[in-house]
Amino acid sequence: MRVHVIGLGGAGGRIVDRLAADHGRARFAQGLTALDTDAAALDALRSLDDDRRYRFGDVAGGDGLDGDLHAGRELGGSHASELGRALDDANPSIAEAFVLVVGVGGAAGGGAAPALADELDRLYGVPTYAVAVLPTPADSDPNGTAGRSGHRADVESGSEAGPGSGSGAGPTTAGRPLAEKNAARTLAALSERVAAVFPFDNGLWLRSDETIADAHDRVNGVVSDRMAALFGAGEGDADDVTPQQVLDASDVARAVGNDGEIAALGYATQTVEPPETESRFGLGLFDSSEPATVDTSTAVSAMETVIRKATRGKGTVDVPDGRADRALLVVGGPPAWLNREAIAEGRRWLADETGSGAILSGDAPDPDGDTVFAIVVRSGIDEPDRIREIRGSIA
Ligand SMILES: Nc1nc2c(ncn2[C@@H]2O[C@H](COP(=O)(O)OP(=O)(O)OP(=O)(O)O)[C@@H](O)[C@H]2O)c(=O)[nH]1
Ligand SMILES: [Mg+2]
Repeated sequence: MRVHVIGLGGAGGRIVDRLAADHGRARFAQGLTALDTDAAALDALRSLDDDRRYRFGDVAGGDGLDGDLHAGRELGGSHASELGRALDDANPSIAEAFVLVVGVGGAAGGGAAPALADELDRLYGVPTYAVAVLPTPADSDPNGTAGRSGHRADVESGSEAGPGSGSGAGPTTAGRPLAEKNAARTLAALSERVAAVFPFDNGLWLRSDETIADAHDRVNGVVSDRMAALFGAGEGDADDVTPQQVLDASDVARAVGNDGEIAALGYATQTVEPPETESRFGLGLFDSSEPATVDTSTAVSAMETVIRKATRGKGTVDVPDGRADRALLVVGGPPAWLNREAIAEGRRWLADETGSGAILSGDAPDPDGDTVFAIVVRSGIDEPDRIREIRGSIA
């Protein structure tokens, strides 16, 4: 499906920048835009075209909002139509969905995202999804070394941004005392406005001694790859291979619903040997354009492995008991590996694993690929522990 991905605030901008670097030419990435109040943060992006970076909110003086969500909401509300117009050069009307990427512990991104979601809905009437990057408990730990000074802590603690460059260029080691409370408020506001929320729990992806400032490159690559796998699944670049089961925007919409529910994303890949083409068996009976084949049991076992890993491995957020009302399974890889029987078996296994009677599925053939992959989206899940903790911070 063709999506316009909008990164808001520091985290959102860096993740969209990573998408531009790794998947910018893929067909699903119909538009990529970064929006922030913070000029230094936008400047520090490396891959996104300059004209796809947009700074708003002059009253912030070109800086970030230091976690002041109230200020962020006000700016978002008063700039919603301006932010909507900032997409105009990228043909927003052909997007099948919008994806707002935002670190919900912050202020600029989290403040603007709900108002922009309303604006996009009003203008385009296609689903808007949110990728909500969750703060870690350490982000808002009052005893954390960096969080103590609170206001402007990021600058004082000497971030990558350097003196005088505002709150800046990269994620800082500074604490954000309000991160959890902001996250609770922004998650609530988003779920009232967007079709579905895909949380991404930073804490699951950091090693115990790491902060987001140390690991954002790696972690943002994880977020970006998962978004690309899901939204790119129905948009292969090869015109000569047709999926058995095309995945389109309405399949994703059916899987995740339209009520602002939480959806979890699992993803796994496995490298496979390029299949033998028939012609290698010699005798010149077939030329090399003859489709390659893979032994059924080999394909079944590769599919089984990636589907299990995508389902049971570390995902974007923990799913209590793995249970889901609805699930979407997408498998991809070289066509010879996308064995019908293997996919059907994978669906049955997933239905059993999630307890869901509603499994949607699709396949994403990639003739030049050397990996098979699986994506598993779960929706209608019980509340993940980390979301409950975050909500509890304002209860
Ligand atoms: N995965 C990831 N998370 C990040 C990154 N930067 C920040 N975060 C997380 O996102 C939260 C919000 O940070 P930002 O996105 O910088 O906040 P902002 O929207 O710019 O808001 P203000 O700076 O307060 O105006 C932080 O508390 C972190 O949890 C990043 O590059 N990658
Ligand atoms: Mg910022």
